[in-house]
Amino acid sequence: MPHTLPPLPYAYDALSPVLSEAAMRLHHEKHHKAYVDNLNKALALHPDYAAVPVEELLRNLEQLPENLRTPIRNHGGGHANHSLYWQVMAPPGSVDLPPSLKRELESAFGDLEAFRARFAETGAKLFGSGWAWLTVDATGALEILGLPNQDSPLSTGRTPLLLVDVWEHAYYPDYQNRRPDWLQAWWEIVDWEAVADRLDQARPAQSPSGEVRASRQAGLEASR
Ligand code: MN3
Repeated sequence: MPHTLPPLPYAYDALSPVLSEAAMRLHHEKHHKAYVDNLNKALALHPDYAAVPVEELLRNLEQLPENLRTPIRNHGGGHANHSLYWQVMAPPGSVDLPPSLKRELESAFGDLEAFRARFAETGAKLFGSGWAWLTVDATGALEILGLPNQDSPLSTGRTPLLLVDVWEHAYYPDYQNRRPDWLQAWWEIVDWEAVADRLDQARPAQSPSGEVRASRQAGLEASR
C-alpha cells in the first residue's frame, strides 16, 4: 500500500476540551483512514502513480489520466488535507501567535480580528461540506478561501498554511449543528508556530517567472 495513515502528532485527548478524545478517534481512525484506503484502491489501478507524493498528484490533477482525477481529488485530497490539519493544531492555548506572523496577517487583512472574522465567516458560510483555508499564492500574497468537499488549494497553485474542517464529521460529535461555535472554539487549538513555519518555507520556493509550475511538472515526471 503506497499511502499509510500518519499517526497524530499528539495524544487523542490532547485537544480536549475543544475536541473530545472520542471525536478525534472517530475523525482520525475512521474518516481519515477511509480516505487513505480509497486512495490506495484507486492507485492500485494506476501503479505508475503509486510512488508519487499525494501533494504532487494534487498539484498536477489536470495532467493525470482522466479516470484517476476524481479519486485523487476526493480521496487524495481527503488524505492530504487531514494530514496537514493534524499538524496545524496543538493543545488548547499552548502556542502563541509569533510576532512575524501577526504582522503578516495585519498587513494582509487589516488587523487580527478582521482576519479571524473573515476566516470564521468563510467557514460558517461554506455550503455543505468543505474546509476554510489560509493560503499563500505564487506572488507571496495571503488569501482566505472556502473550498468544497476535499478540494485542495494545491490544485490551483496555492500553498495551504492553515485549514479548518467544516464537514459535519469534524464537529458534530462535540458541537452538533453549531458550526459557528465550533469555529470560535477552534482558535484555541491553532498551532501558530506551524503556520509561521509553513509560510517561511513557502516563500523562498516562489518565483514570479513561472519556474515553480515547470519544476512541479518536472517533479511529477521524476517521481514516476
Ligand atoms: Mn474531516
